[in-house]
Amino acid sequence: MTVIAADPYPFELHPERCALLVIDMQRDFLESGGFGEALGNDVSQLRRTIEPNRALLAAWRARGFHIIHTREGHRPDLSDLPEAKRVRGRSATRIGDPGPMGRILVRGEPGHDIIPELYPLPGEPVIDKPGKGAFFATDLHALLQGRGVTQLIVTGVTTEVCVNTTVREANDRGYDCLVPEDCVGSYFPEFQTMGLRMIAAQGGIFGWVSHSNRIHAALAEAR
Ligand code: TIU
Repeated sequence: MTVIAADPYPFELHPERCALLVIDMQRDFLESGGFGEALGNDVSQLRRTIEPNRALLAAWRARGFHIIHTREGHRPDLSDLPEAKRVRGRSATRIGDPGPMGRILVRGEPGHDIIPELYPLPGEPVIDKPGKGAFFATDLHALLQGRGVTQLIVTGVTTEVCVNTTVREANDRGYDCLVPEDCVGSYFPEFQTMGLRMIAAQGGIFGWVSHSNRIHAALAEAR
């Protein structure tokens, strides 16, 4: 066990039962021409998260700890896309429509895949999820239980949507969650701030907030 400085109080890391869960670092959210831009967002806001995620993945890989990636997206026939999600935003370009990186948020299309900088290694599970939360309609919980995981370090995009939803789902299922602020990103600076404050407020109502520097420091001390 090693301790990571965090808000609202230190996080006791048990590395052998802590998975790094990287949420939706997909081209559709981080590159132009995808879903994020179709919703009217400036995708460059998210790109500062790439380097800290790369470094954290490298640290986790070097030590052989659990790593899991997720991708938000749908079957090519869109049979798992509820109308209530498809029509959101009243956007001219919607999920399933063609775009510069293929059909938007559709599995198997270039835009749906994880950005090359953070591409999963063979053996690292990739969870394809139809919703915002990574536990909804996926086998993530079973997979984590099978590996004896009780703690999650949750990174990725976006802070107030898929990261926040996943942290809430995870805490309800019994996982302790730590969110490193530099490894999560929002298209909206104010939602980045508030999305993190919502997690750590009220004594850490859903989890802990920290910084990847503090995680690297704790790992270095543990050696
Ligand atoms: N739009 C937005 O902020 N996010 C999403 O639609 N999905 C994720 O957060 N991955």
